[in-house]
Amino acid sequence: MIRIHHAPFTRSLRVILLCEELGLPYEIVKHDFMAREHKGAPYLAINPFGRLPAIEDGAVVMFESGAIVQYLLETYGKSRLQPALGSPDRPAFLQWFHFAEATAMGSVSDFIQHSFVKPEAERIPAVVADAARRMQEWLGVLDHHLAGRTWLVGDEFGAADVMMAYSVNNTKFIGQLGDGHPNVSAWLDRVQARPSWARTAAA
Ligand SMILES: N[C@@H](CCC(=O)N[C@@H](CS)C(=O)NCC(=O)O)C(=O)O
Repeated sequence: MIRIHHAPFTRSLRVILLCEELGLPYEIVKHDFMAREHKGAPYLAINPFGRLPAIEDGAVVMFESGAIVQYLLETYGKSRLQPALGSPDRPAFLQWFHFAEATAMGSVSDFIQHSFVKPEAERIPAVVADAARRMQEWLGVLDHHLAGRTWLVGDEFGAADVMMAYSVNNTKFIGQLGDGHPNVSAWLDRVQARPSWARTAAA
């Protein structure tokens, strides 16, 4: 059984959503984020960076949400939720899959850290303003990409949608999605209408 180290609202939601979509059995190990359980010795033995998520799958122990999603697809996906290697949709799939963490979350994290996570004395308003500008920039590109599309890549929901759903949901949570990106909002509504999302959000 796959054990998913999880705290509500964290990137572990990507891993849970993927398991739900693939119908994989999993067990949640819940960490109290506010009590900083993820910084205690037992969890540091699993992820020395003390960040969520991580998984244990038999002898496999790993962190990094995108890498975990990719590992689960490779190991249990049976070619579902991703275009085949060499297919014309593969490059766009890889692009949006990695954009979700490598680029999108940079601006989201900077905004959150400097708005309400860091102690007030350490918050830098210019970082918040720059993060908001970067977020608006990528939300605009994403909105253009989603015009006339149901899902990010091809005709079917896939793992790129799983990765980006977490990033985009965060922009909504921090009031940055707004009304200016109707295609992104409609796509997020479609993702969140899936039964897998309700089960993930309840985890
Ligand atoms: N790139 C990593 C980021 C992991 C990460 O920063 N997770 C956050 C929660 S969403 C965390 O655990 N933060 C705790 C900390 O910064 O100490 C991933 O995708 O898994």
